[in-house]
Amino acid sequence: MTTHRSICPYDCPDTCGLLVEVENGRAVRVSGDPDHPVTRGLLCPKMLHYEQTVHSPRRLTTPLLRTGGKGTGKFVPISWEDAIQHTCDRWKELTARYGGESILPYSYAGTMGLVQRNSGHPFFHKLGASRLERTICSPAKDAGWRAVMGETPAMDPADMQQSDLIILWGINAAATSIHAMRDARAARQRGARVWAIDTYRTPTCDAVDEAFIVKPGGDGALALGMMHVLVRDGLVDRDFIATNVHGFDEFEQQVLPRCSPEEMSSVCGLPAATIERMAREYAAALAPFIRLGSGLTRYGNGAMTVRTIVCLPAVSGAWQRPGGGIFPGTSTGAAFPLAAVVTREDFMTAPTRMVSMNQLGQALNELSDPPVGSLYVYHSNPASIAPDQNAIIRGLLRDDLFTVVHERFLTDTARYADIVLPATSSLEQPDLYRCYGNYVSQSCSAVISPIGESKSNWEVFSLLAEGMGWEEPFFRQPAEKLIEQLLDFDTSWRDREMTDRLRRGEPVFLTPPRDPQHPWRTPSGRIEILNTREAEPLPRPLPTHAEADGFPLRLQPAVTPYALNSSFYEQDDLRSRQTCMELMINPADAGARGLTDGQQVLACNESGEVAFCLKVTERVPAGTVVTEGVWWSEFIPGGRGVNALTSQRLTDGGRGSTLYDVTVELRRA
Ligand SMILES: Nc1nc2c(c(=O)[nH]1)N[C@H]1C(S)=C(S)[C@@H](COP(=O)(O)OP(=O)(O)OC[C@H]3O[C@@H](n4cnc5c(=O)[nH]c(N)nc54)[C@H](O)[C@@H]3O)O[C@H]1N2
Ligand SMILES: Nc1nc2c(c(=O)[nH]1)N[C@H]1C(S)=C(S)[C@@H](COP(=O)(O)OP(=O)(O)OC[C@H]3O[C@@H](n4cnc5c(=O)[nH]c(N)nc54)[C@H](O)[C@@H]3O)O[C@H]1N2
Ligand code: SF4
Ligand SMILES: [Mo]
Repeated sequence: MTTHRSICPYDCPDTCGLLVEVENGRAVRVSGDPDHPVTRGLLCPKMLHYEQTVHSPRRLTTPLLRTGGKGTGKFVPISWEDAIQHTCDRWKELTARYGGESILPYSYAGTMGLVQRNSGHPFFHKLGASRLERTICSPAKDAGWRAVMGETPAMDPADMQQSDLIILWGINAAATSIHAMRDARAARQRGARVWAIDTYRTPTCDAVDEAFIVKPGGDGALALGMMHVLVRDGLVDRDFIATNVHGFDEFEQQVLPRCSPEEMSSVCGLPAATIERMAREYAAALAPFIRLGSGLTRYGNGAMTVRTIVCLPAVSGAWQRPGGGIFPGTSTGAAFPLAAVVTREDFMTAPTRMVSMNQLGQALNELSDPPVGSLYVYHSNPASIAPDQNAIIRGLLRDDLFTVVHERFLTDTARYADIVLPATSSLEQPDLYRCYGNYVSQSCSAVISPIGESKSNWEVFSLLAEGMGWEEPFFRQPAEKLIEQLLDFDTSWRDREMTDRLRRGEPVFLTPPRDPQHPWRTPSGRIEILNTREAEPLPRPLPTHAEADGFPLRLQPAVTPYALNSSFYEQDDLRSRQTCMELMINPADAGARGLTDGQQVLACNESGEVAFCLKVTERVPAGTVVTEGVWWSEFIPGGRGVNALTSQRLTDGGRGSTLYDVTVELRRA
């Protein structure tokens, strides 16, 4: 038996270091790397048996050609040569007739490795295909942060240990960021207070000193109410503001007078007295630390919500003390020369059209000039995870759409493919990873051979380039060469010694460039509460989309600790820990509808109808219903998941998804 270092490839802020034990070519045990500075031996329940995903009997092992109707899941095995030739023949026909934009790539975050994740970009740029706007996750958070903080790099999340008040705001850290949760617990043991702010009582709420349950999309109003109190009661730091903040006077005069706790109470759902108390305790803390999640950004007002919350530490002066501030996640894009080495926009002869990944339903059904004639999906499962599932499935059923899906499993999306290609797992491919919850980076090699005939993303694009008859040596390089080139370039984020350690597969803390003399990287050099480059120059309360919708219950499509988006449903043990696709409801709302615990119900709105098993619980407040996880259709009655109820509407900034911004009504199944 041998033990190898590897890295968790999933879309999780922690990017854990793994130790993989290999016996006779099989991964037999996976554990957390005790020497990784963030992982420190701790893995989440999802990855404890990653070997069951890697060696799952459900893994796809050969290319497949559709024989039955679309969506029926009937395929026969074919060779890689035939699969590539068939695909390239169709693409040559389509590009000749309608142009490259008739082909649409769709990918997201099945693997976060820099090479495998992005390896379709150079291929589709050269093909002249439509470009995908990859904005399903949290671009509204970036937009809100940038409006106030510009390019200022995020603080070090480890600074949390120096804080005396930690606020987990819109983040279910116990499920989605277990190492941040461990850090918050450690700080709490040392005497820090910890709050959670969420729309229902998550496991994170159970692990903190106090949980505040707000109305969906109401956090901007809460932050404004708190800042009203800070100003009214003389709790702002006017010295800090005078030298570090731009536009406070306008904010104080034009916005805050209309944001009293009484006025904000009905918007955010907390009593005025609670808003007052939160403001006073926030101001009394020496170094309050806000860890900002993504849930609260997926609304029609998501960017404005973030922008408003980001003003809190500027107004209170929390930034001045170690541990004080707000941490939205790290942005490490500049640490490696991704554009020059991998994504290669220079391969495009002219900029092609952009299609939002949040509006795939519209793209497949309504786009013209040219219509989408072919969809190529890799490391994403849009038929499950993207909003407005019914519109997407309607599009995937089109007879004249040629769909190719490169996957590890026969997902909901793969079921609608004309051709399915088998994908390697992260243990079967090399890559270089960076992280969005801290500053660690690490590279790894393959630790086992590919399962069956599966191939990595990069290998498939090499074959497709050859199939298209392209001669460029670029597409013929092995993935290892690209990793080398990403490391060869020097950047200010790492020195030679760090790069050598990265080459050796060791986890390394990157160092974002900071200038203590000029901490705020904005055009004015100050924290910009007033930003006249924005359509809204000042933060103010904005409504969510759902407020104009006609159904009485706010739906929260939240996450489960036992899956990651639609990944991990292949592991029977993990799936069984979720029992069934539940819908949590407050006893008052259930009683008013004559519904009881355990009953089958249908949730409906203008987008669709979805069957759930009802869970009556005080964990959700009246007016809100919650479901956790993104189930595969084969495991749910009715075959439709929660995204049959979500909408293709976009956020106010960043063109993000508004998955949390919907309403429903319930009836008996
Ligand atoms: N176990 C597990 N881990 C995951 C994932 C998973 O599916 N499962 N997904 C991964 C991915 S892709 C991402 S982006 C991250 C996301 O991780 P987080 O940043 O934690 O984001 P979410 O889980 O989307 O939402 C966090 C919390 O916000 C709450 N919320 C929703 N609306 C509001 C609101 O208006 N106000 C407030 N205050 N709270 C609100 C939700 O109820 C939820 O508990 O997690 C990653 N990690
Ligand atoms: N209702 C609801 N919808 C959501 C969310 C939610 O919380 N609730 N979360 C949203 C968020 S934040 C995000 S980021 C998106 C995520 O959406 P996706 O990025 O589509 O995430 P997954 O559902 O994990 O699907 C990834 C797929 O990639 C495949 N895969 C893994 N590795 C590889 C590889 O190396 N190559 C190839 N070709 N395939 C591979 C996996 O088998 C899996 O089927 O979902 C969004 N949708
Ligand atoms: S999903 Fe996140 S917490 Fe779990 S092993 Fe991967 S990186 Fe670590
Ligand atoms: Mo995400």
